[in-house]
Amino acid sequence: MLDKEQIKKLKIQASEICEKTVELIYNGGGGHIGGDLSEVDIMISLFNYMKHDPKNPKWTGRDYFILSKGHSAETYYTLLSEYGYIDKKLLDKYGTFGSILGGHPNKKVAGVEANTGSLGHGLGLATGIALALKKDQKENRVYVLTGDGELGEGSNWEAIMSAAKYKLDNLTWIVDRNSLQISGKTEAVMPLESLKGKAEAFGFKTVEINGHDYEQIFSALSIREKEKPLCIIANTVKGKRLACAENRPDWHHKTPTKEQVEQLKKNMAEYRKELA
Ligand SMILES: Cc1ncc(C[n+]2csc(CCOP(=O)(O)OP(=O)(O)O)c2C)c(N)n1
Repeated sequence: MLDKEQIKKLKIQASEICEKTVELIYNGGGGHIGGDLSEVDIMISLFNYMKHDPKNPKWTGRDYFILSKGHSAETYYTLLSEYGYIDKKLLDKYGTFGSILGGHPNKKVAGVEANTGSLGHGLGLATGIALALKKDQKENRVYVLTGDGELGEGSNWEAIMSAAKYKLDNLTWIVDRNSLQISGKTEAVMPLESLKGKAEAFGFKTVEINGHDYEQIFSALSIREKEKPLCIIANTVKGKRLACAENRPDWHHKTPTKEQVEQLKKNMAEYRKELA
């Protein structure tokens, strides 16, 4: 589905978004860096795949996206600014008093469909939007990205049951399955396995993929099964590309040092050179 050039472009874009996200967190004095970096490839794929128009964020033909793991807002802000939804200068104010770019996304930010950050609400919101679109016989799709630790919130499972009941085949739920949460491994805090088995049992067409592999992500996004919502379990690495943070629960929320930022920039520049 994707050719070599498209994959190369996505890889370059990911390395740049990763760099800019880490710089944003450094300049702003903190952020949920681990979950920001695990979602980069998924988010980039969505921004490339979904129907949307940065010049007209409320375009009625758009697909809807909800970042249910709202704490991972910095990657989202970086992408929104790269795509022209928000002025790049806004990023300089991230995390400062009075800025609309807070630690969690809100609807004052162009392109953001819902205020999120209190975990366990995005799936319910997405299910409601998908149901309304179905009733109006609209073709728009709804995408929602949850964390895996987030699935400990019971409200998710109510939404999941409803999505199946109402046969919401216009809904795609993606799980950023980095297997870590705030206090350690998901399987130690509140086991989810078999997550695929659970999602299937709850009535979702379910696939499990490598959440850093564009071919797998795009092919999963294109799956359509009549009258079934879609669940994509995207296995990822928390802190991806920032070597000191990869797979480290203590990097759930952290500010990198200047040296760590510089090292990342060097690594990403080398990576892009290798790709060229
Ligand atoms: C209702 C609620 N409880 C607690 C928190 C605090 N909190 C922020 S992130 C987080 C862990 C989320 O883990 P996961 O969903 O796996 O996200 P990721 O690892 O991708 O960052 C928690 C408990 C919150 N934001 N909302």
